[in-house]
Amino acid sequence: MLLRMMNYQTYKENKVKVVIWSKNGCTYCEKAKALLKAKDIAFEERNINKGWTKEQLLAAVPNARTVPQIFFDEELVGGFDDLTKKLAV
Ligand SMILES: N[C@@H](CCC(=O)N[C@@H](CS)C(=O)NCC(=O)O)C(=O)O
Repeated sequence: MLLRMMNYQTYKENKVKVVIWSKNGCTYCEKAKALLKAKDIAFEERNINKGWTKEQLLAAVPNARTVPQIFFDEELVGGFDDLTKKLAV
């Protein structure tokens, strides 16, 4: 529990680089971004319809079948459901 709280604080202080791969019209991407914003965690969005490509997403996450795909530094957290679990305190 203490460790989880310390990690959460670290995300908030933006010592962790959070990247969210997304696409247009993706409800779960919007939910994930809203959750990060609600928790004051800064993130970089990589939208495969805007500035980024599906090929780049698949280079980062070869098995990706859905978006969002969310990274905390080099760690692939997963999708929105996984993000919810990771941020649960
Ligand atoms: N359980 C996943 C659900 C993600 C999901 O279903 N994403 C939709 C878009 S919002 C998707 O990528 N569907 C497949 C597709 O559009 O090709 C999560 O929590 O991230």
